[in-house]
Amino acid sequence: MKKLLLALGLLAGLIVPASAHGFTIGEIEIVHPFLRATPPKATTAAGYMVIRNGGSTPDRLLRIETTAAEKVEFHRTVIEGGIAKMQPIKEGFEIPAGDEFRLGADGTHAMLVGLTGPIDLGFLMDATLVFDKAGALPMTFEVEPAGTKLEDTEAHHE
Ligand SMILES: [Cu+2]
Repeated sequence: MKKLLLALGLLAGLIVPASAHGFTIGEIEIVHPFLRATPPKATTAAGYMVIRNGGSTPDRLLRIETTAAEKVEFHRTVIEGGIAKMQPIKEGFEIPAGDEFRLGADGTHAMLVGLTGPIDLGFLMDATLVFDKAGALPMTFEVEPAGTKLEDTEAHHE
């Protein structure tokens, strides 16, 4: 129900996000993209965000580009035989029309591989999100404490 109301609100243009940290391109809106802070010498970091699509056609997040890592992969963590494994997701993530995709739900995350420097609190990481239809969106990840989950950050954005 909450999702439906959100979708209706977005379609009607009634909902203006309270977030000061958000980015838009066309009908696509990014809400509070963040990375988890990493210990010194870590070589990977995980990124999360909510992507809203106010349009009437689906879009797709194809990739994330940044100079702060050698590459950014999309992963889903699954539990197999009691062991957590990260599966690569090559096709990116669909952003449904009039709805949202939560990168961070169901074990999904963006994984920065081959960090070129530490991901510390206060660091702002420039990146570009590339969408199939909306195109390239330059944006910035904030850094949240290690272990922060997507839902932890959503309360102050609703
Ligand atoms: Cu991963």
